[in-house]
Amino acid sequence: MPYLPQASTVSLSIDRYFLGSLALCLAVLLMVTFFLVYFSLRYSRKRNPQPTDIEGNALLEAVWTVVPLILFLALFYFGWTDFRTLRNPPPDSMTVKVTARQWAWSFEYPNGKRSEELFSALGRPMRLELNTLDVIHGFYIPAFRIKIDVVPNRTATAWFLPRLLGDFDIQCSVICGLDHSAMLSKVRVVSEEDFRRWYFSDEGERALAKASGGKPGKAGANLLEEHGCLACHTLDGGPSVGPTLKGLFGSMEKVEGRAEALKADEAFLRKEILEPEALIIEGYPPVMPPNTLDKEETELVLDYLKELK
Ligand code: HEC
Ligand SMILES: [Cu+2]
Repeated sequence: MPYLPQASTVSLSIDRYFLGSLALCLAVLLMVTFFLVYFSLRYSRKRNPQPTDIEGNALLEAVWTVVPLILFLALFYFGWTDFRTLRNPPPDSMTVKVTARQWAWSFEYPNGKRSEELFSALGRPMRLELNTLDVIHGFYIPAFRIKIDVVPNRTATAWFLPRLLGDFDIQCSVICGLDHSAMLSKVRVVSEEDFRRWYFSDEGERALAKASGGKPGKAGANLLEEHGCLACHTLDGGPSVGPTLKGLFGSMEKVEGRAEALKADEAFLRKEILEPEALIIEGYPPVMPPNTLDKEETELVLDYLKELK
């Protein structure tokens, strides 16, 4: 991770706060350790054979009450002002809906465009509305110093204003199951012009479909990408959490609890997608999440799977 104190508008003040409190802790540690050692030597039996009874000292007590009080109030003040900034997105922010699921992030823009990576225009504030479809996840952009828990049945919000062009990691900060560590994405900060081009065209979607091995413009492949299926399934025969979807249609599948193999026809695939818990393919963990495709989308995905030889 490169050290980028200027990647977002809040990263510098968060780093200052962090380093400030770290320095404070270090100073206290050194002071306590010094007195610990000093008093052990100074008042050891050898140097101080007759135990001394040391009475109170009003000045000392006032100092060690007032100085920490001032330090804590200062910490509170800076913490509070940073927190207020983090809680209050600028009114001209673009709102993007973020969906977390095991184990992928997806993003939906105001015009309905969806993506697996967060595209963002340099110098433009972006507000995030975050939800999860399953367990608790943590949305974390280390370079932007933005981190927020995404809890089921609640909408979390966050915002950022990128100040550097480039790609920055998005991670999940909460252990959320088997492939938690692979729950990665990127913020792609591009110029405003590039962002507009991406936002108002379907180029982005075609690039995604191509990356996932589908035919450009193929709705089914895009849906698999958008609904996070590709976090667990490959389209090229490669291994993953779940079986590859390549060449699946028409093959014979061993299902847990059934003696003979079942043919993966349309009805079989439909059932697997709509009720993943009803059919468990042998040799795989029963981790496929509940369906998020609507009726029409399910048909498009089935059409696509039938052609994916
Ligand atoms: C969290 C990982 C995960 C995600 C996300 C996921 N699946 Fe699965 N899927 C699995 C696993 C594991 C299996 C095998 C075990 C089982 O049958 O439940 C499977 C099985 C399947 C099968 C049957 C495969 C076969 O060999 O017969 C199909 C079809 C399928 N998934 C489609 C989808 C679609 C479509 C989506 C997106 C809407 C999706 N999956 C999302 C993990 C996942
Ligand atoms: Cu997660």
